Amino acid sequence: QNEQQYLDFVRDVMEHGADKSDRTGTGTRSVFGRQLRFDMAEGFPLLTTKRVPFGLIKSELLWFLRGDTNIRFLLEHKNHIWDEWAFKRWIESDQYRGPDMTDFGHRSVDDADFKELYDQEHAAFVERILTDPAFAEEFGELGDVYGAQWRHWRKVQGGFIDQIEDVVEQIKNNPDSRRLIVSAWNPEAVPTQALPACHTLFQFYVVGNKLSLQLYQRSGDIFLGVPFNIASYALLLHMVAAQTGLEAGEFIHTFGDAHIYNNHFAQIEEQLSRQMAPLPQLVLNPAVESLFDYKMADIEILDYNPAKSIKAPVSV
Ligand code: DHF
Ligand code: TMP
Repeated sequence: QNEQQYLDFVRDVMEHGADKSDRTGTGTRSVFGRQLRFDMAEGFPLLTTKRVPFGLIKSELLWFLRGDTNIRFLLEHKNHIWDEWAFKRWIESDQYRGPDMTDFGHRSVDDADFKELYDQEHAAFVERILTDPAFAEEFGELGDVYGAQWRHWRKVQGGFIDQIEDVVEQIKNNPDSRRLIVSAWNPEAVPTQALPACHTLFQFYVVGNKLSLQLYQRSGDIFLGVPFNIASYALLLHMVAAQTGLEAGEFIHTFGDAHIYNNHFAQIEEQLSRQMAPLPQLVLNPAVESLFDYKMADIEILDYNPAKSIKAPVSV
C-alpha cells in the first residue's frame, strides 16, 4: 500500500541514517538518495497515520499556481505554514524595533517566557501583514520562491517564461516529449530567497492516457514537510491530468538529503505504532476549465479518516 512505503522509508532513515548537523542547528538523522512511488489508482496519498491538514495543502498549491510569493494570500486563507520565514526577514531588518527575537524557533520551544513574547510578536506581525498593505508588500514577501519561478521565470534577455503554462501546452500537443520539465531551482535567485527551493525540479511523462509526475526534492523534512509535499504534488498531478484530458498515473518522489530532525523522534515512534486507514479519494470540480481557475471549493477530499494529528516543532 502507498502509505506503507512512507512508513518503511521512515523506519529505514531511523535505522540506517547518519547523524548529521544541519543549517538550523537542530541536528538530523539523514540519508542521501531515496525514491517513493505512489500509484493514484490506489487512492489519494494523504497520510492516515496522522491527520495532514489538506486545506493548507490546497491553499499553498493555489498560491504557487497564482505565481504569488507573498504570504498575505496564505494568511487570508488562515494558512501559517510560511510565517516563520517571513517573520525571520522582518526581525532581521533594520526597521524592526521590538524585543530580541534571535533564534526564535529553538528559544520558543525551550523557554516558556520567551514563547509568550514570541507568540505576541508573531501575532502582531500577522495582523500587520493583513491590515497594512505597504508593510505586507515589503515584509510578506519571501523573494522569488516557487510561484515566481513557476509562473514568471526571469529571462536574461528580458521578459518572463511561464513554465507551467508552457508545460501544460506541451503535454497536450507533444505528449511524447522528454522535456516536460518545470525547474524551481534558479541559482541566480538563491541568495534572495527566504528558503531556496526544496522541491527543486519536476517532470511529467505521458504513456497511453496516463500522466505521471516525478519530483526531485533536494532536501526533505520527513516528518513535517514531506507529507505535505506528497499530497501537494499528487494534487498537482490530478489537476494537470484533468486539464489535459489524461488520467493521473504515478507520482514518483525522489529525494536528495532526506532527514528526520532530532526533535521529531518521539513523534515518529508514535506514528509508527499506529494502524493505517484506507486512503481517501480526491474530487475535482469538472467544470473548471483552466489549471489557473481552481478555487478552494473546487478541490475536495472524501472519506478521509486519519488518526489524530501529531504536533512537532519546525526548524527555522
Ligand atoms: N522548514 C523545515 N525545517 N521543515 C519543513 O517541512 C519546512 N516546510 C516549509 C518551509 N520550511 C520548512 C513549508 N511547508 C508545516 C508543513 C509544511 C510546511 C511548513 C510547515 C507544518 O508545520 N505542519 C504542521 C501543521 C501546521 C499547521 O497546522 O499550521 C503539521 O503538523 O503538519
Ligand atoms: P535547507 O534549505 O537547509 O535544506 O532547509 C530546508 C528544510 O525545509 C529542510 O528540512 C527540508 C524542509 N522542507 C521540506 O521538507 N519541504 C518543503 O516543502 C520545504 C519548503 C522545506
